[in-house]
Amino acid sequence: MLLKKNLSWLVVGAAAVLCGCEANDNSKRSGVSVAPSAGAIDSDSQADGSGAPSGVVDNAADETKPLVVEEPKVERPRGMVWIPGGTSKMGGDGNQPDEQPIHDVELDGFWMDATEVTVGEFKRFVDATGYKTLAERKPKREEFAGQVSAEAIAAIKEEMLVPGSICFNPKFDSAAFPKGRRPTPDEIYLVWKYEPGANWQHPDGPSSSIEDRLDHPVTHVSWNDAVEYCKWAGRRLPTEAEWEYAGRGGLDSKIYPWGDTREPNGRWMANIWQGEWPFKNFVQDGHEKTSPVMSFDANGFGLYDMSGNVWEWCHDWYQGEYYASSPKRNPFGPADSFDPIEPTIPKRVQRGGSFMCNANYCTGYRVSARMKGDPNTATWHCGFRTVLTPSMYESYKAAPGAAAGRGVKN
Ligand SMILES: [Ca+2]
Ligand SMILES: [Ca+2]
Repeated sequence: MLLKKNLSWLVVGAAAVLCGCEANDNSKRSGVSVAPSAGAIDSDSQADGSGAPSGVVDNAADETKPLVVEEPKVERPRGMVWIPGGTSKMGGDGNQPDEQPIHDVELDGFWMDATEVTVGEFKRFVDATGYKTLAERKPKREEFAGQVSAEAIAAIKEEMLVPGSICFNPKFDSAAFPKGRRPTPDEIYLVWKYEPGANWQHPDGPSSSIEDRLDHPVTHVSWNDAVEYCKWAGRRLPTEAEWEYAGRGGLDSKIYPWGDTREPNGRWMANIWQGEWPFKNFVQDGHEKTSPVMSFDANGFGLYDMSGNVWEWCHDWYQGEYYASSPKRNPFGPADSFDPIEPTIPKRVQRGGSFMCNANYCTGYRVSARMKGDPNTATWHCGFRTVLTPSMYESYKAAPGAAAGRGVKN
């Protein structure tokens, strides 16, 4: 989804309140510059300044070396499956320009979480560290400095500066939302709302809880929150290429992780949205919102929910044209971000689609589908999973959260 960071969302909301304007009036966003903090840029990268995530070596120097295919003979990290290295087509041949050109990638093998990181796993991280996510922190006026004008900062009403996150707005103005054509980015904002008190412990807002959702994917985590979890667990976010390669489950050039038919024999294979989004969800797959991980079959690599349930943050910055210049061996994304739809907002890649994805709008559940989000935005339909390369294994064993990960059979 095309969502701005929480802070600029508040500015837009504040402007709407003050002016009596619709929050999707683009003119109210003029002057909003949202350059990420230095921490947001580098917190997931190696210390060598290459921009490569941990465990990804310089791909140009590595091209002559044989790929790592076999799983090292070590104790397998809890909750993870081995993704054997190999060569695969990346991208799609549909009508999405950012999935083209289809190109070959060569990836060394790695371990990947069999499931999205669950609420229960994230709770162990928080219990051990006391970490507070973006959505749980009160936005401070000074955090807007350099991102919006001083006038806009002064215009933010104090009551807007409350912790919260972005949820679906079931009471959106359906008459204002287009039918029969793709909505504009501004129209998309009609169906979302900044919900005070929403966070990973209260996914639908302050009155909701995680009591019966410990085996659901964690949500309302920003990219930076996900990276902090990874550090604790001794792992990292997957690169976009690792994610797509793993998502294909060993199949070649298929639309979905299981093949080319979305509902083989009429069976729903993933937790997505049935019906015309955002008006009506027929819930034919049995899940209106998130589902317990492993509710649907694993793909050929033993990975669950690589299509649907929640979007998953990846390491890479998003650039729509990156595939035209992507290196072949272990690509890890461009040096910076550019989203032509919202060019002033740096975005990180999200993959796999969510329970909100549908046939009439985003089809994000296709394995080649690319999405992007501001690293300082949290939403109710985006989470993450982690990876680990053999070169990270020793540091992983020493990490405080190394035992994190559900006990899946693998
Ligand atoms: Ca569903
Ligand atoms: Ca997913």
